Amino acid sequence: MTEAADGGHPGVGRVLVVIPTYNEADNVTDVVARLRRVAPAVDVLVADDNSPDGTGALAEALAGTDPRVHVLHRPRKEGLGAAYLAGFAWARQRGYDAVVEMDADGSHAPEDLPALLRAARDADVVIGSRWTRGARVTNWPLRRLLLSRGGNLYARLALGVPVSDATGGYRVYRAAALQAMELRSVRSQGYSFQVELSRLAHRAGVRIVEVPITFAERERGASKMSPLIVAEALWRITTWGLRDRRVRRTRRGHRRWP
Ligand SMILES: Nc1nc2c(ncn2[C@@H]2O[C@H](COP(=O)(O)OP(=O)(O)O)[C@@H](O)[C@H]2O)c(=O)[nH]1
Ligand SMILES: [Mg+2]
Repeated sequence: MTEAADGGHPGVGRVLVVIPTYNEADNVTDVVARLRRVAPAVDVLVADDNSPDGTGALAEALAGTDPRVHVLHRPRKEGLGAAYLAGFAWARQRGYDAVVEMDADGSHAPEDLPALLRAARDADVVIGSRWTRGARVTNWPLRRLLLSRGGNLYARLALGVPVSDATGGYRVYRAAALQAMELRSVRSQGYSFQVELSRLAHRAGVRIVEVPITFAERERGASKMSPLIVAEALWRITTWGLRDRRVRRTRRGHRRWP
């Protein structure tokens, strides 16, 4: 059987797109439909945290008519990080060769996925980047633009992660890369999850490639971004940065900090 007939992508294999959802009833049906249209060979897993707005039931209805769509019902809202880790485990148990992270709100255009998957033929991790040449960000308020640029600058300086969009959440991970990364150590709940995985990928020495994307602010539903999520990211990035610096000093033969 050819890879395509087997549901795979040439050079990448079987792909699972994990879409974490919390109150995305206005978006989930549309984004899954767009995804299935542009990338008919991918499987989809909606990881829903028991959304009060009925997102889980809508996803279930999609799964009922499309054998490539699956739903992971999680008991309560536990943050983006926990939902993705559960999705990764689901993929590993079923032998997928690559896992894609994608938001449910349409900010990550499913139409960009074929380019990301093409890049994954020669990479272990592909980051859909808002901040490389050729990318576009539309309708984002200045506050969010500054937060993203500032967050990325801080992550790069503190952690030395050589990517322009360490906070972005539109990515392809080859299964071997996820295996090489120390996922058991992951503690992030909110969006610092993306920075944490960027750091782990860099530390694991896997090949990271960035591909420009067109990122558009959501048109429906509400963002789950909160001051708490920003605070978690700041705190964690600072802690990792200090820890990494200490390790580098120790390796160079300096005395360990107290
Ligand atoms: N399962 C799950 N999904 C979440 C959670 N928080 C955010 N999401 C999803 O993560 C994606 C990105 O969140 P969003 O609110 O759009 O963040 P923003 O783009 O930074 O404003 C969306 O698909 C959300 O539904 C959560 O606690 N659990
Ligand atoms: Mg969003």
